[in-house]
Amino acid sequence: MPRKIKVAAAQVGRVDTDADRKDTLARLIALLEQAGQQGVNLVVFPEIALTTFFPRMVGLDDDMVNNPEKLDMWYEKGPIVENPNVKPLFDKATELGIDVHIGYAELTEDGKHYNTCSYVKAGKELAKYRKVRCTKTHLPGFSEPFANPESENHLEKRYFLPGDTGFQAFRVPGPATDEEHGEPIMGMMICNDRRWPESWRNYGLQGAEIVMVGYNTPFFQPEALGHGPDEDPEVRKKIVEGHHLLCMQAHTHTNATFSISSARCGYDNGVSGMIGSSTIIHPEGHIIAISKTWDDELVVAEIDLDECKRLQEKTFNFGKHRRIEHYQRLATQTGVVKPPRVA
Ligand code: CDT
Repeated sequence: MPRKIKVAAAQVGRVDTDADRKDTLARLIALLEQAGQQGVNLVVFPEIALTTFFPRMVGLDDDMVNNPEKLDMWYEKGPIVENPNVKPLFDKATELGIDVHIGYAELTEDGKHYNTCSYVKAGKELAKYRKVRCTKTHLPGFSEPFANPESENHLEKRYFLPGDTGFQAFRVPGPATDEEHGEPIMGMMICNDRRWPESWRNYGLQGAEIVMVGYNTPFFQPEALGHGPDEDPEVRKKIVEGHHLLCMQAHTHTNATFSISSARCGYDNGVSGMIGSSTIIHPEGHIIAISKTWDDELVVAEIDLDECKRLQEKTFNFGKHRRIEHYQRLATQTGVVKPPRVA
């Protein structure tokens, strides 16, 4: 029996440092209303969707980078579903009967800062994920700004603690629930996580049927990423978009799940170019729908979760085909250890 659900990536374009939060929220609500008109059940908003992508250095003044009081304006405090900065979005979603995945900077009651996303249904938070890739080794970005103020950096290590939630899949009551499968199984990750097979396999091993990913991905960062400063930005843009699609398509397929990826994109403050290419991807690995702009845009598709089944039962039947006796290195070794040289 088909298990159909209509999903959308709500891509969000340029948001400047001085953007009025109410205006930004109104843009998100407009996307939600479009989704309502198209009968969408689930909308996925990007990573840090409510403000500019403040961890970037370019376009932020020194005070913003170094003054903790000024910095806290970017974070959401208290339970997200009651937070006045975002509650009107959840209220509208409840009115339209739409579930929402949204990324934001979180400040906990005990003063911890995380890069977080939540899954909210009818005003209730069903699940929360805090980005783990802000660790001292794998982090996207750095803790200290580069000396060159023109050099684009992402200071996630400075602004967020490594997440403490891990990759916990969860069930979502609603469409596509049936006797045989129960409620759909979903998982969340944030941006850089999508480049790591480990994040995906965590969800694959829990039988995830939809993986949601919000992202802010800059395409031209010679100093941060070590590519040539003289490289043609147009070429680099294609390479970085290619990495995004490669990672999304390959990992979606090898974990026999659908995925939805949603970009915060465009040139914040006119300087910080971040890619679009928000996608909805099939378990077979092909792109079902993709954004065409680097602006606010809703990418919609109806998907049938039953289409995960063939791969889950055959090619990627983990219980049958995984050989964990050969995978010990994956969980016991962090960095590269090369084999001894022959001579
Ligand atoms: N937001 C995020 O995780 N961005 C990273 C790039 C950071 S560049 C140092 C990404 O993987 O897209």
